[in-house]
Amino acid sequence: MTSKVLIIGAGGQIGSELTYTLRQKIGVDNVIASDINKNNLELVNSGAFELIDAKDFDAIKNCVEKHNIDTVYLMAAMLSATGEKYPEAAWDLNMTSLFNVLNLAKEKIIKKVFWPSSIAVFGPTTPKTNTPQHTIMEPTTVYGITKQVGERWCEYYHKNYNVDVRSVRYPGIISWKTLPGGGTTDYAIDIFHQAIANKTYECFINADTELPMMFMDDAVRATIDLMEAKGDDLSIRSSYNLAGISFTPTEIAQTIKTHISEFQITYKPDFRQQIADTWPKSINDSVARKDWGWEHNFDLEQITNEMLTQLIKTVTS
Ligand code: AKB
Repeated sequence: MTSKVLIIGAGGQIGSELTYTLRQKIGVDNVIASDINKNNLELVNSGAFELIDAKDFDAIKNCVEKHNIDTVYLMAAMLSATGEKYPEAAWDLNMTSLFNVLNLAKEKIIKKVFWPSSIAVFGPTTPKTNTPQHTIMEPTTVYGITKQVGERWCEYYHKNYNVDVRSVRYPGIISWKTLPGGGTTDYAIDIFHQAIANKTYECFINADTELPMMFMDDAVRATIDLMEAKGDDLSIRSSYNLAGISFTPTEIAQTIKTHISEFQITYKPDFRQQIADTWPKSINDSVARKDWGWEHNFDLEQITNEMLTQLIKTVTS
């Protein structure tokens, strides 16, 4: 029987692309998109859509029952930079929404849950290079704290209530369809928009700050592959390390320059620099590779090529 899926936070950067890909894969009618607003018109007009506040347990439960949903992807979250401005709201949204979905699975109203964690679970005391799956985790942002605590709860619900919850620690995700909002790694998307529009970019992260990143196509494929993996093969029920590539603002600017020779980057680090300074430079994802065959495809040159080609198309169409 085909699975029926609900995506909460489907209007966002990752949620929207996950919705489009899953609809292609299992059919438009089998993927219900939901968000707290109808701002993403392309998404709202592309299939079934429900207005849902991820903090509202009854709203999620009613939607699950109405559409016979068995699998929920919880993509709603307040990210690192916005979370530092609204710490209590970030805690409330990120934790309440997770408990809502985990409790639906505990009550056997749904069968499977995907919940995204992040490289933000790591902190200044974590080994910075080739960061292992199991290591010191002392996050300093509210977002990172919610993700770390969330990972503990996922593992707890799996162990104690047999909840089939799966998760990856996303690095910064680079994409062109839907803008991200409120993250520290957002610079790696802004830079493409500004390179095309103005041929200059004032970067809020220092020239030599290296961070783990990944192209959206890889991130969506990782998410779906993990959800399709055999449960018995999964040794991690907190969240898997997931790696793509790592680069600095200088390196991405140089790659853009090979396409737009006039492009210039300047630097004006703000509070997001302090967040970036606590995160790893590169991630060891050998456990994901071993357990469910994860492998990334896109390198920096391919990402740059794809971003510029697609964004130029959207500007000129
Ligand atoms: C952020 O920058 O907050 C996110 C993340 C790495 O989870 N993109």
